[in-house]
Amino acid sequence: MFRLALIIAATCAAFFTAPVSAHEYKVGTLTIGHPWARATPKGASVGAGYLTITNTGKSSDRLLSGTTDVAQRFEVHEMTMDNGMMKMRPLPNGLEIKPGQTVTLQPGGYHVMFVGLKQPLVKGEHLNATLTFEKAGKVKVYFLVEGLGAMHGGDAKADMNKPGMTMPGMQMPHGK
Ligand SMILES: [Cu+2]
Repeated sequence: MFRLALIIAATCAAFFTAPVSAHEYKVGTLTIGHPWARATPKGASVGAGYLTITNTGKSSDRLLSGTTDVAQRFEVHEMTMDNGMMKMRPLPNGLEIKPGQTVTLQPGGYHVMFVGLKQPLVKGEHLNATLTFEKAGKVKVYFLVEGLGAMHGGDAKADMNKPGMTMPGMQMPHGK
């Protein structure tokens, strides 16, 4: 039991340490934190990307769209509940980032969608993209590709399929 606790503590410590792979970008009054994507299985036609956007300015901005080398289209999506089913749909007016706000795109919530993948997204690789904001304009970023079922960015080296990683409750410490 004591040994198990030690293993869990060590695992959690790894998550709380600032990841070496964290990267961020600034454009206008926006800071874009650690864009990452999930690896895709062979033959998948879509992939999803996640990031944080912080607005330190005095007026709202919007993530409208973008482009990427690896897919035909780049869409900004939200998740909604529909008859108890989680569904996603493109945001027709983009994603608003209010002054002083940080919007987190993450699994189960807002995300960007790479539609019409030209190649699988492979863990550990980067994909180049350009984000388009209503006011701040365009910014080039790269998305770091994490594991297939990764729930958050910053630990491409951690294997989410390890038995220890799927224990009930293990997700909890990672929330805000
Ligand atoms: Cu989507």
